[in-house]
Amino acid sequence: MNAPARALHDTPRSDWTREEIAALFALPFPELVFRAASAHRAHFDPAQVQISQLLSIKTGGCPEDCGYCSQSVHNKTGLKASKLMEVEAVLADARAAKASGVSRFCMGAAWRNPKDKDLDTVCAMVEGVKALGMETCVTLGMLTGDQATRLKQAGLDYYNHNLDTSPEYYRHIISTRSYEDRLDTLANVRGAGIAVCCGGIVGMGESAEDRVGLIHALATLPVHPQSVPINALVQIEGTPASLAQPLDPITFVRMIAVARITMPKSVVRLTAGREEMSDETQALCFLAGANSIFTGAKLLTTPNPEASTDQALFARLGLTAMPPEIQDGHG
Ligand code: SAM
Ligand code: DTB
Ligand code: SF4
Repeated sequence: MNAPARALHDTPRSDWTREEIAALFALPFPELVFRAASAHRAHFDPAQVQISQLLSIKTGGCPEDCGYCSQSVHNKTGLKASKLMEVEAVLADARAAKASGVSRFCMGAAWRNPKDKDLDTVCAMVEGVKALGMETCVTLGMLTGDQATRLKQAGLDYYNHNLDTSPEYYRHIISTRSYEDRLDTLANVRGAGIAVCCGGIVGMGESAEDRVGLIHALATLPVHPQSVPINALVQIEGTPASLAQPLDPITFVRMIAVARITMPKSVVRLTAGREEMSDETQALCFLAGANSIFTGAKLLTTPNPEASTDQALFARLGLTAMPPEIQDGHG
């Protein structure tokens, strides 16, 4: 067996220590990026990037107090709340996404957890999007095991639920739920056989040790998340997290590289914050192993680069869309 073929059959390590992860962050930048790029090539074609599109199906009015979020009722951000969208309106958006070459459609709701009646509607959305021939992803807050099973039966492929930061820093960012609550939902999602999309945010005033702690929490889950979104904080006026000093882009690239090395078979998504990022920083992220983005001019409530801007960037970098059948390196 050649090296890449052998690597495909290896189970990635889940026994990373914080010391090992801190040592990766401390590597000279060229060495870190080289190691990340090597890990990337062992499992993926580095010229291919998975492309997802987001839609906020229920915006604002969220009872949780996440210190970074425009949608929390605890933050005075001026965002107008709206009710859960109609199924047909969601499917119209999904059809347009499909026509523009998107392979995964992600639907986000500003809930602490879904009510069973609302879950019926979300299941109908999942069934409809699936019927269009796209992969499906939702992010709805905390889930019970039964709710996860219902989503799986509706055809859900991925559930996004982020750990956001280190266990120690979490209570400085969110007080209305615990890290354990997050881990419980992730276990319910895994238990239902749904692929896990789980990552976090950097640039919220966390320490270097907190960034180590976030990667450690992700890379020591019982199974690595199949998708790992790394968000650069989008600073939103009226949120406590927006008062933090903006993060050095090189630190952001290091975060991507360490995620790639520690979770080599996962798709690592260069997620929020691209609107403020230079082409060069994004290119470094792709070099360091990022292989997924959100396309379209809006994330949930904040701007994202226009599709035409991303097309120009992909052309400059020689990147192409990853076909759906190889969208995780788990072999
Ligand atoms: N309410 C659900 C939840 O919290 O799980 C789903 C939606 S929530 C907006 C999804 C994720 O978006 C959060 O976990 C967070 O990581 C990310 N996010 C929210 N606001 C952000 C911001 N201003 N900058 C970067 N990422 C953000
Ligand atoms: C994730 O990790 N990032 C996405 C998605 N999962 C749901 C959301 C980013 C939101 C950025 C802020 C906003 O648009 O409100
Ligand atoms: Fe609500 Fe999710 Fe925003 Fe937190 S991140 S306030 S749970 S929508």
